[in-house]
Amino acid sequence: MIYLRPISMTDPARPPGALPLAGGWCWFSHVEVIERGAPSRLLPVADLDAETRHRLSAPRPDFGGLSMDKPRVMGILNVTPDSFSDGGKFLRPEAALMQARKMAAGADILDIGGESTRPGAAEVAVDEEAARTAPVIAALREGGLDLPISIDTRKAAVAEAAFAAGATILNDVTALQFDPDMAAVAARRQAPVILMHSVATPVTMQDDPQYDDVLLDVYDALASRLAEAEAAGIPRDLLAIDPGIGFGKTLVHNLTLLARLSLFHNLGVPVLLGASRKRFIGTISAEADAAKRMPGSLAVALAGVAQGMQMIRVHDVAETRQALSLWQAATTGGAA
Ligand code: HH2
Repeated sequence: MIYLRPISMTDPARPPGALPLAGGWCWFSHVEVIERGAPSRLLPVADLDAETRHRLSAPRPDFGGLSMDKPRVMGILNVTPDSFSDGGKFLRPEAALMQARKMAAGADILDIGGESTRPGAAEVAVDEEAARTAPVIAALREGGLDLPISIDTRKAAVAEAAFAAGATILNDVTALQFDPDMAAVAARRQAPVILMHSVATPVTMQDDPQYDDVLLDVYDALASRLAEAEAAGIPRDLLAIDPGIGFGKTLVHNLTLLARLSLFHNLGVPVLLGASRKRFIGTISAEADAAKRMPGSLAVALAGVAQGMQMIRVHDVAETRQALSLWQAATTGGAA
């Protein structure tokens, strides 16, 4: 099997025949042809068949009501006592609401979670997780917030409660694998779903994760998660994927994925990148305090956007928004 990775460019001068990357703000004139156990090579897009050219270049369907022709910012709200960077800050409903309203000024999506999935985190009971998240979502809706809200959960009952309270997107870090009822909940609601790659559970996921080839293994796993979600009755145009930075991945695994993220466009759906304040940023920058990893997080977010990532999941919404608008202005010369 060969894997085709579009080489993502943002230069204002495009060679004739260059194609838009996923209908977005990047373009490509070559793909990297990757094969297990063989050196990779470059191929001009003129040598690709029509179906492949279309899959890599066609605009993606709207996701959760948002067009995917510009990078979208997902603001993180963890209503937990123990999340790795903001744990305990927003556990009180008033604090959660205040933070949500603050982020809503710059975010395209709010992602609300009631269970930490940081490495080593223990499972939270369904009732407790639903009681942390659903009332916050309901209060935001009652207050008139009309942004898409995603519920970050692995559990069907938590998702149900969140949808009933006004959430519109499911963000499942196990790609519908943790709870056998989850796919049916999403299918019944015809809800947009983010399928994130992870291995094992947070308790064990960082115990020596192994891959033959992390990029290709994660790609294959997401391809089969997409197929299974479709088979469960969730149409492909409701699906997005996420390589799951930090979930069962070492520093080298994370960096290998980040350097070649554009491969994931080959799956034909929007791609989300969540790297904000994660441990690898602290390792590389020697910053032990997760709350001080905003600058590194911005750099990784922009590197992802330069590879056409349609959604970026971040803690620091206003800062990311500023970085994105300046990145766009500086790469397009102000044209976009
Ligand atoms: N990362 C975390 C949680 N949910 N969802 C997606 N789609 N992608 C991610 O990368 C992702 C995610 C972990 O980060 P955080 O929510 O900040 O921490 P915690 O799990 O400790 O609450």
